[in-house]
Amino acid sequence: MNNKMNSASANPAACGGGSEQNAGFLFGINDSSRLATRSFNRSKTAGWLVAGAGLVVVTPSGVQAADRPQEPVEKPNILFILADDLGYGDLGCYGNTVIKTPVIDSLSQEGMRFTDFYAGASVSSPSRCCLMTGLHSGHARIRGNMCKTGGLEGEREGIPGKVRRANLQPEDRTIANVLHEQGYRTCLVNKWHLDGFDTTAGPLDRGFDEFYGWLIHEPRSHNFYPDVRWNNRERYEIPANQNGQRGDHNTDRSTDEAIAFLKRMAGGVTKEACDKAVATATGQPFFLYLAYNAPHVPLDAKDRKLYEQSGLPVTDQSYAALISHMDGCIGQVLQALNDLGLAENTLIVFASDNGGARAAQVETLKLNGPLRGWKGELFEGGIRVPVIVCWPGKVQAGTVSAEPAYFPDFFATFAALTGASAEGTDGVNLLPLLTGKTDTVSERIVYWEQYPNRGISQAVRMGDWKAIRLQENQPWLLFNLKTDPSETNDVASDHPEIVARLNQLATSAHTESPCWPVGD
Ligand SMILES: [Ca+2]
Repeated sequence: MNNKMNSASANPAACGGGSEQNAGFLFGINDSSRLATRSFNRSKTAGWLVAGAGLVVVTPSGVQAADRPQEPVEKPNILFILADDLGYGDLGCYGNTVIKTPVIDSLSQEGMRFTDFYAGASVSSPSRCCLMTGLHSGHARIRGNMCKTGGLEGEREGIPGKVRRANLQPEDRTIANVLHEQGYRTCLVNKWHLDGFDTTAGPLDRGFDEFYGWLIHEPRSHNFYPDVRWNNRERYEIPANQNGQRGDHNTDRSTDEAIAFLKRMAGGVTKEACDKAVATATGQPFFLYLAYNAPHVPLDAKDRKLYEQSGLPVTDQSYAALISHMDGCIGQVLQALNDLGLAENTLIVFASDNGGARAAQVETLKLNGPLRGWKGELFEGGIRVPVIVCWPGKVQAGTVSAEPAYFPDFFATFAALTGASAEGTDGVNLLPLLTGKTDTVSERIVYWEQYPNRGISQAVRMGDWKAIRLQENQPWLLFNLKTDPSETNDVASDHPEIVARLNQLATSAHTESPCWPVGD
């Protein structure tokens, strides 16, 4: 703990300059939107990207010569933006008519929007584990937020020893490990959630060069106005949020930290000028994983100005405001990319880590659109999420894909992007799909499992078919998602051969986990 740091030195964003300097470039958004969305510069003719130069060929710096590819490889930067518990129906570009998300909607027009993309799991830790390790939840190290045996005991709801959590082990290979080895500067901003209660299993211990955010073992660091946070390995206190003050919202702080990183990567700020910055890299490709808290509960919005006259219940206003605030902040990050000349060579992903939460207690907004179920369930509402991928000159603007894909695919895709191997992981390389070389993914299963109070629940999708069972001793339900995306019509009895096949595939996809034993 360091109580002596002032707000400037405690906040790495101070090195990168204030984000407010970008304000005032909104278009197509009314004045009330401006309050919540802050800033986003988008030319009507050129999009948000800088027109001009094509992709830059980047030779990685900071790696040993033996690690370098023989030939220079185009290595685009990767900006991966993750929302927390954002539902399939929460964005304008996914059909929402109430919540204002002009920036993300605009992103969807600049790249490929997926209608059938899935998270790794229906809650945070296992889903992020799948994202980081490229393994599905039948192989992943972490298969639930809490584990049944093993792991480490820790606090929940103020009660020490109430729960156990597992964490990524040193032998687990993350996409950050891979990208670091490929010459990337890797940075996580905000939420990791793979450390369990092990203080030696943070992002800096699992492949990230830089980390600005919160860790599980410190409850004071979790909420939207945390008074404690990490700057790499240094735990520091946020002056503006001490003693219950609400001075520095997590969404703003995370945004500022992300922009500060981008500025350092662009060479705008040196190590000497930035007290706690680790990077001095210029021209080095980067992987920036910006994992916002929004719109996870508690629905502690910075303000509800955008929705105060909407007639929505207050809870719904707060939920919508959290999303619109994040949307505006993403606009700032994109603006920074643009201003720093990084936009042309950056692949951007926007995604959510799982479906909308019943716990949000939102009354009127349809968080998961037409989908059945919620966060924590293997019905579509728990696992199908918004995903948008943009990559100038590579991913055709304004495209929509209905191919089933899920989080483990990002590992294979990013590995392929940089010439690395994804051997031993469960995803497929989506680059041919993203770049228009094909419009299909070769037939494979997409698989999930999770652990209710006892036993195991499983779901598997192949093509248009999805089978799900809530316990291993219960019958499979079967849905045709093409004709029945809301999973209302169980057709298992009409297609016993398909059920048998999916049962076989699901059975072989599961491996035993020491922390989530089946049949205990
Ligand atoms: Ca989540």
